Amino acid sequence: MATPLQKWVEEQAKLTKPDKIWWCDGSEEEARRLIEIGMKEEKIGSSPVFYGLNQKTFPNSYLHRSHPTDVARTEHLTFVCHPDKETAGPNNNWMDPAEAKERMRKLSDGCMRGKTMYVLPYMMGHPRSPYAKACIQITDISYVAISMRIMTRMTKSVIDKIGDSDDFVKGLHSIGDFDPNKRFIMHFPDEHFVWSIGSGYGGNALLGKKCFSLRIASWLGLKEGWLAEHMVIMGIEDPKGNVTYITAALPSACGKTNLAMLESALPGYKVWTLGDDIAWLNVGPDGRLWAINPESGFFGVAPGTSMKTNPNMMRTLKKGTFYPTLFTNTALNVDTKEPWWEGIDGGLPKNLLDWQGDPWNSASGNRAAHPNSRFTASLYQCPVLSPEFDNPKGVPISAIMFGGKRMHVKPLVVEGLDWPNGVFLGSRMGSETTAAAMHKEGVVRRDPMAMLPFCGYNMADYFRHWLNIGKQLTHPPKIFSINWFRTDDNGAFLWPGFGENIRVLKWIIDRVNNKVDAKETPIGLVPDLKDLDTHGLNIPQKNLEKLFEINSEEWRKESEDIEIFLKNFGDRMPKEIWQEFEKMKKRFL
Ligand code: OXD
Ligand code: MN
Repeated sequence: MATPLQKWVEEQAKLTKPDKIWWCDGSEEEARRLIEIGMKEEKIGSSPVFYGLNQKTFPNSYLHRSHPTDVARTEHLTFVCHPDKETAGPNNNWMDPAEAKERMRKLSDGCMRGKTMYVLPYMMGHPRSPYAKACIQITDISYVAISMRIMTRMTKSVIDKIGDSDDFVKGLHSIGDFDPNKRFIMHFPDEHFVWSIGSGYGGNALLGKKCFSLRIASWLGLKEGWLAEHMVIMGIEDPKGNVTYITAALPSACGKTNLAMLESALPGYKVWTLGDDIAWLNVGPDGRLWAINPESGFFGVAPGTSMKTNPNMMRTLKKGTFYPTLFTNTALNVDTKEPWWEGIDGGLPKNLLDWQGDPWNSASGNRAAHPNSRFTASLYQCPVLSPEFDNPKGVPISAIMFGGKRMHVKPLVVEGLDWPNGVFLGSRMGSETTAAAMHKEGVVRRDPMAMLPFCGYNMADYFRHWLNIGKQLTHPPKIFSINWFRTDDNGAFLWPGFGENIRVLKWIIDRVNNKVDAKETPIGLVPDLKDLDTHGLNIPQKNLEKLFEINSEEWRKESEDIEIFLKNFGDRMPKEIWQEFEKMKKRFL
C-alpha cells in the first residue's frame, strides 16, 4: 500500500509529467552527481545551471546565473491563500484557495516534461528537536536541490520519520519557463502546502525558507503557541566566559548576516553564530523563550561582504567541505575563476564577466555583480558556529532586537519599557527598502518585526499573538530597537557599524544582566553615554549625541506614518498596541 507521501508524490508527477522521478537521499555522492548534471545536462536558456569556480581558493564552489528576470523575491506574486481574506490581512496578497489551485494546476500541467522531478526529504530544525518539522519539496532543477541540501538537513531518514503519516510539510516547485507573467508563489497554510512556479530564485524557490519557515510556520506558531521570526540568533561571550543569547530582527539585506557572525572590536568579547535569518521561538518549561534556527545554511547577500565587513563569512565561503558552496549572480574574475562582487577585498580585476556572463566594463556605470547576488553556504563551515547550534532544545533568549535601515529619526539603540511596550517597538518598525525584493530601493516602508513580507496571516492577530506569548513568559527577554544606519547632514554614517556594533550589544547584555542604568525618553530607554563603551572609537561628542537625538518634529511625522499603518487593520488591531501608541504620543506633549 502506498503511503500518503508516495501518493502525494505520484499525484504531483501525474500533473507535472516529468521524464523521471529521483528521490534524493542528501548524500555527498548525490550532491556531486547533481552538480555534474547542473554543469553538463540541465540548462537555463542555453546556459548551464552551474559553472565550476577556482577549486583551490573556493573549494567545492560553483557559480549559478539565474534567468535575468529572476533575481529577487517577488512579493507582488506571492499569495497567502487562507479561506478568507481577513485572515490573510492587509499585509498579504490573498487569493481564494480553490481559485489559486485551479490557476496553479493549469500552469503546472506538464511543466516538468523532459525534466527530472527531484523529491527532497528534509527537516527544518535538528531531527531530534521537539520543535523540528519534517518536510518534502519537489523541484525540477539541480540548483534548488543542491541549495536545499545546504540550507536544510536533508536526509532520506526523513522519509522513514514521516512513515505512514500525512503530517509533513509539502512544497511543489517548478521553474516553469521563467515567464514572470506565469510566476506565482502560493501558500496554503491550513494544508501546510506551498506551490511555486516560474522562479528559481532563493525565497521563491527554496520553499523551506521564507515560504515554510516563516509564512506557514508563523501560522502554525499561532495555532500551536510559538513564534516563527525573521531573526538572527547569536550568543555573546563576555570576558568572563558567560554567554548571553539574543535574537535580532532586521529586514532583508540590512546586515543580519554580518551581525550574526560579527568579529568583536572589543577585546574579550566574542560572538557565536546560531543563525542569520530565521528563528523559531518557543516558551520553555522554565518560562524562558528558547530559540532554534530551523535552517542549516546561509543564503546571504554577497555585495559588501569582505574581510573588513564580515571576515567570518569570507572564511566560511572558502572553507570547502562536502557541502557545496554556491554563488548566484555574482560577477566572475575570468583570470582566477573566482567569484567577484562590489566591496570584496582586493583591487578591481582586469577581466570580469558581469552577473549575466557578459564582459564587464567599469565605464558602463553598471554593477558587475547583481545588487542582490547571493552566496549559499553551510553553517557547518562557519568558524564561529555556536557549540549549541545542534542542541535540540535551542538556546534561552535574554534579549530581542528590532532594527531597520533608517538614515534619520531612529536612535542607535532604545530599550522597551516592558514586553507590551517592546512589542509596540517591533510593530512601529520601518526600514528603507533594499534589492532583496523587486521594488524601488531606499523608500521607507513600515516593516513590523521585519516580518511584513513573511507573516503568513493578519498582522493584527500576529501582534496579539506576540502579546499573548509575553503573558506566558515568567522570564521574558528584554526588547530593544537598534539602528546602525543614522547619517549626519551630509549623508555620512554616524556609527561605524560592523565589528563595532559589539559596543551596542555589550550595553544590551549589560542591561539584561542589570549592570547599568538607562535614561527614560518619550520613545523608550536609551544609554547614558558613559555606559556605551566608545573607547578607541574617536567619534566626536556631537555625533554621539546625534545618534541618540529624538527630534520631536521627525517623530510627529513618524507617528503619523505608524498610525496610518496600524489603522489599515481596523478593529482587529489589539487595543494594547493603540494604548502604547497613545502613551508614546502623550510623552511627546
Ligand atoms: C532573504 C531575504 O533572502 O530576507 O533572507 O530576502
Ligand atoms: Mn531574510
